[in-house]
Amino acid sequence: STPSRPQPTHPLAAAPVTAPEATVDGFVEQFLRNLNNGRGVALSASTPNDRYFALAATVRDYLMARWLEDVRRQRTAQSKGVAYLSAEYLLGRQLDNNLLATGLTEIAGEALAACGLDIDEVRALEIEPGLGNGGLGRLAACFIDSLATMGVPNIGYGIRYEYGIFRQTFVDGQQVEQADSWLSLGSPWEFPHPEAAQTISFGGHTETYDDDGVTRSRWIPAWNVQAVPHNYMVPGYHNGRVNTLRLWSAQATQGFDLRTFNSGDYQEAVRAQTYAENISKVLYPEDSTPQGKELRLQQQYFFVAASISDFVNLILPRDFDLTRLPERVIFQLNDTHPVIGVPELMRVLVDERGLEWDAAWAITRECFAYTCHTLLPEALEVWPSDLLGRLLPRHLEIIYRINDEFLDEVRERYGDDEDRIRRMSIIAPDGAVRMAFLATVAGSKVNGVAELHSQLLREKVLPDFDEFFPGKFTNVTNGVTPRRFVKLANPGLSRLITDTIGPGWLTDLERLRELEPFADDASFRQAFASVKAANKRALAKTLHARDGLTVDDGHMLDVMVKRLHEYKRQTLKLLHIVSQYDAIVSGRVSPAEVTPRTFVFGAKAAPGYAMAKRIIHLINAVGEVVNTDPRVEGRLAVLFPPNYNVTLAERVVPAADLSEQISLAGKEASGTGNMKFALNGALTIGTDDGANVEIRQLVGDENFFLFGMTEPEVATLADGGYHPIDFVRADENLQSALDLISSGAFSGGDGSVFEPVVSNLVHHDPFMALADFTSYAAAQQKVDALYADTEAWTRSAILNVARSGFFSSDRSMRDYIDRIWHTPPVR
Ligand code: H53
Repeated sequence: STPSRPQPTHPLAAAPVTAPEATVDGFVEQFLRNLNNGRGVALSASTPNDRYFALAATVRDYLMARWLEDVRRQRTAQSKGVAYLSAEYLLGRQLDNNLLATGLTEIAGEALAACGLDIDEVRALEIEPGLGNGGLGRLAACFIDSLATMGVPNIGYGIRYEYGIFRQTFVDGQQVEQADSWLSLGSPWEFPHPEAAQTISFGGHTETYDDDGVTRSRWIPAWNVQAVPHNYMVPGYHNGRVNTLRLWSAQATQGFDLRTFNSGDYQEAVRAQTYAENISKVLYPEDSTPQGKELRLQQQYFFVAASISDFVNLILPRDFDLTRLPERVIFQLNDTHPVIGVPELMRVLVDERGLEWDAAWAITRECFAYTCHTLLPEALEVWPSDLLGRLLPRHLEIIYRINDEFLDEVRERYGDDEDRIRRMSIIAPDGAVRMAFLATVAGSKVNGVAELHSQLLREKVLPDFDEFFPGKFTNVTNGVTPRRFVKLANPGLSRLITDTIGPGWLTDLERLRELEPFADDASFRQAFASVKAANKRALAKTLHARDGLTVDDGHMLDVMVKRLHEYKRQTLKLLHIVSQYDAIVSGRVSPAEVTPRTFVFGAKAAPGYAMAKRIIHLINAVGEVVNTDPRVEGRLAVLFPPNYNVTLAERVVPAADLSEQISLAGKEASGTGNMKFALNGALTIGTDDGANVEIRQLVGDENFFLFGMTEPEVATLADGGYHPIDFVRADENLQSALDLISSGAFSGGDGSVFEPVVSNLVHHDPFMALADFTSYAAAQQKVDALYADTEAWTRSAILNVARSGFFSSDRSMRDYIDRIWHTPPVR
């Protein structure tokens, strides 16, 4: 402290921050204070939004003391923490989660009731922050929840998109996107700090200069923007810990383009300002198929540079010896999106802090680790060098030097094996920068996200690197947080579990094993089945209120919710529905023979992905016909509620009987929806793909409906030349289902509407849906057979729950900590 600054004299000013009293009275008092002083309204005059804000603020107040303490600890302690760099965080609603973390759920409900309010009505007002597309973003949210719950120091770094993932509506069965203005009513969970903004530069050129006889490079940027941090609390479950999620928002620098302004061109100055603020305007809506747009690279550099600077310049003490940086932080790269952080840290260390190149490179290699989340080649980002050179000229220079030195090492090891050098070069033959290669060369570890995925990553995608860097590759199977996806989503099941095996399982999910013997207990099965039935009724209520849909109580609930992508094969499920419908209307089976099923789809398509949008249209069209055809006698129903998101997932997952995980083997890196369903007692029908493999191994073959080709079989079929038409000819039901679509049965007699979908399948079928159809239909018959035996089905469902504890994201975090991060919990 500066000697001239007066010290606080009031005892409260020097004391630690305290939380309001954790009683109904304490809660009421704080809630009313927030309503009056925070919103400037009396209770009697408050709007629903006022009440939601005041409630959120009250929950925040209970977390504040702990958060401030953890922030202080982070600055003063010497412990190492995780800086998770992710372009996406798909958080879901915050209120319930934060109430759960603090143990205030009941008190809050009573307190609001005492104010004459229904907490359920208030919580329904929360708009979820949809700052992610799908699996990758939701995984990041689960990971930061687990780290806080385990007491591991962590900052999540990302982008505060002004518009998150689009809101999906259907017009005549076709997807229409609307902007997700999630901030329009304000955002009660964030703490903006414009005064702490970082300046992030772009463009310009580099030049060399003489530094005491040493030639050095420096970057002369052309323009810059401000990165404004917005802090969010990430509370641990019942452990008094609160980590931070720091999302950056772009703002034009003060006096942005002052020159233009002074020249009198006011409009041009405002245009420039808009340009700068565009950087954090909108989330790119492509899940695992990036478009390589310049603005996307701007977004990536923007948040990564702000985050690295934040950690190195603000969180670490001013005099910190940067050669010891690896003792304090690991920057975890969530996919290739933040990989520009590698040359950025080099630039900071070499250009800004004056370190020698070799010393800086040694630090950098220890400070990064890379997670790959895909095997689709089109999802591994590649940036054209002219684009990179224009936007980040100094970084391109640094990447070239990293590559030159790396290829020298390769030459040293293998001689002039030019083919290998071409294969391993970070710079592709066309000059583009392969970000996955850069991450692999720089990362201390590289991991895939499920056993099969990690194996294929090593053997098929990056085999040269696996050979060159022994021990660098590892697997960490994904996980999901049981706090949100069991406790909050499925309170009925949670109560039953706690009544049966006692508390403690929510933070030690392997303890679900203790449920195993109860699978053979008829009264437990009865209780388990009634929880499932109640969850179905709750979903029915939600879908009715939300979308006017009707769910029939007596139906099996067969669910496929995930992004729409051809590799995930929504068409395979749809073809099976069509074939069942076809069997009924053609008289091959009577409706009475068909197991009554409701098929639930939830899926957004990337707005530019035409085939995915046609498939959505077809699902809706099939639903319209099947649901209203009297010949079906109500035995089949297809429901497609629009705008599937985390909030809806929390309703759908606990209600499901059957979980569809039917991607072509070798294409889904892991999947995490598959884990959520198993943990909530749905049985899976699935291929040997991603984490399905591990789910099946754990729950047992007899509690999983396996079908389809294995990954080696897929490879063999592809090598021999795949002809989908052969599979159509070999299966009458498939042929007939395709014919029915082509006949226009789902498009008012006009067969041309869905012709592109059918002909794409019959002539190309890039993800071999037709090759797996016969096997899928056979597995579905096994589903029907088991479902007919209610007791046997429930027994399997219970065993799915009991044996899925492995899929807690707490376990994933332990694996990362032990094998990659070496960041133990801080007590
Ligand atoms: O990441 C999930 C996986 C899933 C995979 C998904 C993903 C994205 O959502 C976006 C980009 C990307 O490269 C991968 O498709 O299989 O479960 C989390 O690891």
